[in-house]
Amino acid sequence: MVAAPGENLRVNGDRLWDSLMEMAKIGPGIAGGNNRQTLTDADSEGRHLFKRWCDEAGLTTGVDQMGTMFATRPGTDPDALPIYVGSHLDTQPTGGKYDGVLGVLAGLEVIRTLNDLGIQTKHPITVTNWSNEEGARFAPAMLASGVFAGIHTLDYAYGRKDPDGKTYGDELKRIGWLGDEEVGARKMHAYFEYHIEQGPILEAQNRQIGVVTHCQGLWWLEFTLTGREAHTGSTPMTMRVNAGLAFGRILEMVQAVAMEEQPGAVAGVGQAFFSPNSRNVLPGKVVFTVDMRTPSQDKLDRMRAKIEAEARTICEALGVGCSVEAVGHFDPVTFDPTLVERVRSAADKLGYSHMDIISGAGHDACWAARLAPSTMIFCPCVNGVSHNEAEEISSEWAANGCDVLFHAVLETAEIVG
Ligand code: HGY
Ligand code: MN
Ligand code: MN
Repeated sequence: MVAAPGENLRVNGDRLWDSLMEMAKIGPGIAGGNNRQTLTDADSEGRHLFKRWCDEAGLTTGVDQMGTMFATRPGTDPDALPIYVGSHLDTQPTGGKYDGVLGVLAGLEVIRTLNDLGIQTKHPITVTNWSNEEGARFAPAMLASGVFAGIHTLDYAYGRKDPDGKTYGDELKRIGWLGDEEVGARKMHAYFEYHIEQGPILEAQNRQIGVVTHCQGLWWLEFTLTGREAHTGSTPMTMRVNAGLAFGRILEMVQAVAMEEQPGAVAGVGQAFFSPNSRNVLPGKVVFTVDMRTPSQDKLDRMRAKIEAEARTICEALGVGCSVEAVGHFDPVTFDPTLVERVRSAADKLGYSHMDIISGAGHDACWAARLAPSTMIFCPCVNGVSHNEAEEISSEWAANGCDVLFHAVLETAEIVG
């Protein structure tokens, strides 16, 4: 069968993999992954490497007031809005080498391949590194893309504090990546994000590409439980105001609520702080965040209401104070059907096996979808492991998804010559 025009175009998978391994050397973890948390010196070093590569590829880089980086390859039509291709270079404290990084460097690989082939496009193409996608150091997740989409104000974002009490605004200035562009002033024609699945489905189904149709919605509820500090040895059980016990009962309840909402709902706690956190002092305060997610709007609203109400009941029964703050939220997202079909047909054209999939993790694409037609592409990851230094993909998987990204972006940016 004669190949359609451009059908056999492929990116340079070895160059993509080499760039991933080069970036992985910055902010190394202790078990083979990465600890390149947002607005740390390691994050800054990774940004400088990305900027150098963008300069070498002939891109023009702008930085906005949240530190997000936009590297643009010009199109032939000065009035055509850019196609944005992005993700994030920041990682979890015990993160992998690919979460976010794959999408940014695959965007750069698309540019490098266009340069190799001397292809011009009508629309400019802008590779994007969103600041603070992870929300690990400064909650919420997707903070910079949230400001870009008008979800959060710049002041709110600048005031977000890390566990050491440092603010986003101060840290952004300290690392020297406070840009001058107004956040959100840029307009998009379309947005693509290529990402590892971060779950087990594609590998289990033996599919090379995930055609992402939706992203599940999320609530992050931060609870502050107030008990009474007391001696763990000399305080009778009947005299305790035990915030630690309340935390344990709430944890069990959260698990039960999520199990009642099966299939397709998750909830749990990844972070908790006990104060004074001394082994022989009953905690005066326990602060923790419940992370709940589901593709169903009804289930999301129901879980949030039930978990908050039942937590208050648990605390009341123990005489423990309970305050709740929503520190992260987005409703379930439906990606643009036209772009989703473009991804699917690119996978078909390239001969890659694929399946439709809903994203379990949140992504900057969830906010970009508020501004312009957006969609995502997934590649499998080994044993579905992510947010873990053992996160692993194959160079072949990485390249396959980048090929699909290349063709979907090219079709959207319109080849001119
Ligand atoms: O939490 C998330 O889904 C993303 O990794 N920030
Ligand atoms: Mn990510
Ligand atoms: Mn992540």
